Amino acid sequence: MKNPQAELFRAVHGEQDLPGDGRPELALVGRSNVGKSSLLNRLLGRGALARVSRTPGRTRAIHFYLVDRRFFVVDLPGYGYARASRSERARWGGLIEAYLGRPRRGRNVLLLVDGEVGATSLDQQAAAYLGEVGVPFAVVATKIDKVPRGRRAGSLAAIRGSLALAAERPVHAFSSHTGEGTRELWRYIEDFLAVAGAPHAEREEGRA
Ligand SMILES: Nc1nc2c(ncn2[C@@H]2O[C@H](COP(=O)(O)OP(=O)(O)OP(=O)(O)O)[C@@H](O)[C@H]2O)c(=O)[nH]1
Ligand SMILES: [Mg+2]
Repeated sequence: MKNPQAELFRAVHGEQDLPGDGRPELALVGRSNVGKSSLLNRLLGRGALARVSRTPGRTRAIHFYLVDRRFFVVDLPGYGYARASRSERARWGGLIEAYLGRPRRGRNVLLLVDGEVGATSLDQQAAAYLGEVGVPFAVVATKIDKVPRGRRAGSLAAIRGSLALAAERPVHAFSSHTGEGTRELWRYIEDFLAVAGAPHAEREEGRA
């Protein structure tokens, strides 16, 4: 999808504000600072749609971005932000679980793991949680530009191993800085949208 139209649809601070209009949702899950907002900006070709933080832990609400009026990309607050207070962490955790725990047909998750750092124990918990609630998800190894080419396959394999992923679970390498992996990620998203029954964007017709 080239140059999709995207806009911030809603910032959700509490469960009662979660939209539920039936459009498919692609949620970005991952550690604080892993590159969720940057991925969203790169994917949607918009430099500053979602705020990228110099200090981690800045995305404190669930942000719903509406893409081509067709589906939502959902930017979730990052977990594992050490400087957040316990009550703050509990509140975000509750909100994230309220969101992910809601039964939804058209939902898919990208679990972002830092490609250079590898999977942390919180990432392992997140993968296990997604498996338990049964949400379809793919793993994205972010900041892959920081990993020398010769080590990338090893880094992806290590992430696969430490998250105990099934062989068919996709793991995509991605860099918001260079754009590597953008095309593969869009392919994954389009496949999900086709299954979720999202109508094709009218604007897409007649384009290469
Ligand atoms: N080298 C490199 N740095 C990246 C990449 N993606 C993000 N970063 C940097 O990582 C930092 C965090 O990026 P964000 O996109 O704000 O991370 P986030 O996951 O949204 O963080 P929270 O909102 O705090 O949960 C920023 O300084 C980005 O510039 C990447 O692909 N390569
Ligand atoms: Mg963010």
